[in-house]
Amino acid sequence: MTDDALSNLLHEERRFPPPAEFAAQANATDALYAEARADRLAFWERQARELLSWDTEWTQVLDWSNPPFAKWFVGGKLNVAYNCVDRHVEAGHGDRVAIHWEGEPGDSRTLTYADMQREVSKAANALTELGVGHGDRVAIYLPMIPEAAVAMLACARVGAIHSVVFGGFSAEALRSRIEDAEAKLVITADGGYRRGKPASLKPAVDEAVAASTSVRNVLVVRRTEQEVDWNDDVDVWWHDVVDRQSDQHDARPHDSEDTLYILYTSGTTGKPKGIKHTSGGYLLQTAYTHRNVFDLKPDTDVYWCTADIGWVTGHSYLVYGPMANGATQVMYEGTPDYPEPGRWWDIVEKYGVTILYTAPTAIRTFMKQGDEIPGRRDLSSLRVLGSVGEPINPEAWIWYRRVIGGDRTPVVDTWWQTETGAIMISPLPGVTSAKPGSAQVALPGISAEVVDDAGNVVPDGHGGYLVLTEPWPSMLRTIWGDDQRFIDTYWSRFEGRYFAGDGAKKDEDGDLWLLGRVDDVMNISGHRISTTEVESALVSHPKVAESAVVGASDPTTGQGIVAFVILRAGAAPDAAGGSEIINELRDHVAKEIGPIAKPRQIMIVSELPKTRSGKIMRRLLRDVAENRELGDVQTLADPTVMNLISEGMSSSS
Ligand code: 6R9
Repeated sequence: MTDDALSNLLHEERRFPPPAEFAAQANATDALYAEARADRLAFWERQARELLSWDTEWTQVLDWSNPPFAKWFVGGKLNVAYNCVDRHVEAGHGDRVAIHWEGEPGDSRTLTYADMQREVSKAANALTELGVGHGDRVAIYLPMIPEAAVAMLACARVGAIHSVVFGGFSAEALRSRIEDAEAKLVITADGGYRRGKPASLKPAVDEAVAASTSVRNVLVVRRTEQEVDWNDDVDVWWHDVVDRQSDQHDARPHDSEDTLYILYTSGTTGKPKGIKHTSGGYLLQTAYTHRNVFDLKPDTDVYWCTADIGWVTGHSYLVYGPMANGATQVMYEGTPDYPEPGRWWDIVEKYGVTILYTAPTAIRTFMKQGDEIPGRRDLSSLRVLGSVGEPINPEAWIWYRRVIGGDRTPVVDTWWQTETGAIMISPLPGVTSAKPGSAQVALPGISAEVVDDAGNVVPDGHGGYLVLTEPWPSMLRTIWGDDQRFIDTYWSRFEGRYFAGDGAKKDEDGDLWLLGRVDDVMNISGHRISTTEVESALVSHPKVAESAVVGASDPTTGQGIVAFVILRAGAAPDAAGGSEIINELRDHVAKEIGPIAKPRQIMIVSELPKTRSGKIMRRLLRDVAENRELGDVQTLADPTVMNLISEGMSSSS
């Protein structure tokens, strides 16, 4: 972010205190901060007793004797699926709707907590029949259908470790994740609906598992009824195997520190990191934050998180947090603008959604479409709005509150990461006087700071790097199979503190403003993609010699991917300024990583700006991509390179 944009942000003077009626009924009060400050571990212990059901109590709240490897609720035992499903049925809430599912073509399904108990039990029995048990890895590659949540909970129930791979990822991305985790089973579907058409999933799985030595079976849900290739040795239909199982299943307790899941996220190198989360602490913090940040009232609220289950937000705030709290929620399969741009607002109206949790990129898209589209629907049921995934600019925040929230609802801007597992920095809707654009304060129980290069805490009114200074229950435990990378990536930059990779500023009140990544990770519509990942995809194309990728700011998606490419000798651009090869390369990246990684723009260049040590100066390329005057070029090995690039650009545009 430029300094100008930053100072504009920090001059944001508008304040939105919680309405008195809201504050009066809110789950969270000011007292939580004081309680957590007085004794952080006792605070978490109380939360763990109140929010979860344990089979065996822990003997120690936190074991931090071998940092940065934390253990929470040591010796405690619980079953995560029991906590998310069965106990609500036992408490007399079996008839409460767990999921109002809305398919993109307009079909719908309703699952109560009693239905969920039966479905999850059947799926758990099916996993056992397929030889999947405690500690085995299961890759889940599904569209947004109820079976996705059922499959995750069934894994949790038997103690298997799920690795959900976003359905928009390519066969190659799926393959490398299956291989890294040595998954035994893949759960997928024939396809799902996207933009009015059935999109296929099974062919990508076929390709991904073809050479796999670990995968024994592929369990396939029928959703679109499109033709699929079938391998009798491996493939089994969900309706054949799951439907005939008993709906009784004994949920046995697992250790608090047993692995619940792995979720891959982009790092600064090309190889995605398998973020490992465990059971007790993770479930606790997702439940705690979901209850307090969204003020969830399970008897009356209808909650809707629009994230895909392939992202961490879908894990923590579609499956684990809401279900641990016995929430009624909406799950939607498709795109926001199908069959027309008002689809989301129809859903809010149809189900009477009271809490909506979505991303700034969606909010900015709706803002561009204007006030009339949401204005034609009744959105008066909404009472809390949440934002996640990237910094939300004050204008989008204000629009969200005014047009979607009827100028009435609190807006919570929630900062967290795949690694943190749950929300870390956010206003509390009944307590905090909100500042548009700022995530404001660490939640009770969480300790965050902003430090300078040397690791010193900066005074109010200054910026630096965001660090987390104390371990927290839902923190990642390691990177799957790579403890050293875990230490190097998060715990080595600042001694004893977790380095989040985000820039942040503290304003004069000490409130936090998150400023985006400080590393080579881009944020495209709230999705993390590393520059290296896209670069490796590009150079894997036979016509590409070298490439450099930057994230350029984009009014809608936050950042857009801009790639600079040097072609191999003999692969001269065609007469149309290289448009053919550019399309070919964009498709190639989509095939290698997934359509979300498709560069917005590709520029064919003859040189790349490099330092003498050979490091590509992305900063200069970002200047070019954002049409800015070039910054300091002194460290360039060859100062004339930038002239070549700028000239090349004006001739090709
Ligand atoms: C939950 C999620 C994490 C990165 C994170 C930061 C950015 C997320 C934000 C935010 C500013 C917020 N981010 N929420 N930046 N304000 N409210 O998005 O996880 O996909 O791992 O991304 O997203 O840069 O470091 P993940």
